[in-house]
Amino acid sequence: MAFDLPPLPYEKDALAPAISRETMEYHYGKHHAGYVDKLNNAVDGSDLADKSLEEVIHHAAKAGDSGIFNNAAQVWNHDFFWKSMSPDGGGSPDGALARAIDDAFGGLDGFKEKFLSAATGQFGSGWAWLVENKGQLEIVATQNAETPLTGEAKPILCCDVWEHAYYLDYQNDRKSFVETFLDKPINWDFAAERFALEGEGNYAAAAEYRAGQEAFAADDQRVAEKAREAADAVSGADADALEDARQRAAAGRR
Ligand code: MN3
Repeated sequence: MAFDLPPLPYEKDALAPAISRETMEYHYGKHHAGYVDKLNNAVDGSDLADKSLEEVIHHAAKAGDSGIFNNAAQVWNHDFFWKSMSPDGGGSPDGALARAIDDAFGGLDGFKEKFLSAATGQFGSGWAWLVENKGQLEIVATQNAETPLTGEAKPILCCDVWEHAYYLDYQNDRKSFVETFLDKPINWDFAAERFALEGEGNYAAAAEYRAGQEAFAADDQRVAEKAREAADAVSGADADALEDARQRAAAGRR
């Protein structure tokens, strides 16, 4: 099989009572696992079977292949959601992430208010995300399987607001579910790690970063060549002329 179900970063009952074992059994064991199975069936025998999950998402998004895109993106989104929570979560962020949250939302309460509003305002199935876009934190909501991974912004945290994420524990009360998510299991350590990642936030950014690194290395090569040419020049006959010019310039300054 090309793609595996990524392991849960904690036990299925570790987030209770915010999220019950029963919800995790369905959400991870049936929904997430189901996306992995459907993705494997869809890419079986094709070139995509050897690609990374991020490459498959990007390729399917560009090609408009919704069957592959939906399952691949949902595999990635759910893995990111599990990591966005922790049994030791809650509290508040610190360091650079806390400062960025202050800048963007006027503080943690402002962040929670905006995140909650995006999560509850999402009509139907989807996701709420904290992302970084060109150094600035933003909150975005995406529909169905849509993921910031295909755009410019780097995902920092997410909350699944499909009904299957909360119905067993909260019935139709999405607001209580998201308020609980923001209060307890939210994993600020993971968010801080994501925030600190340079150029590896998403597929598009990673590709851009690698291209930039390669251009920089090529440029570095050119600079080294120029330096060698200059060194050759001053070690030859031009060296006398250069020294002469230097002395005249120095005399002129006196
Ligand atoms: Mn889900």
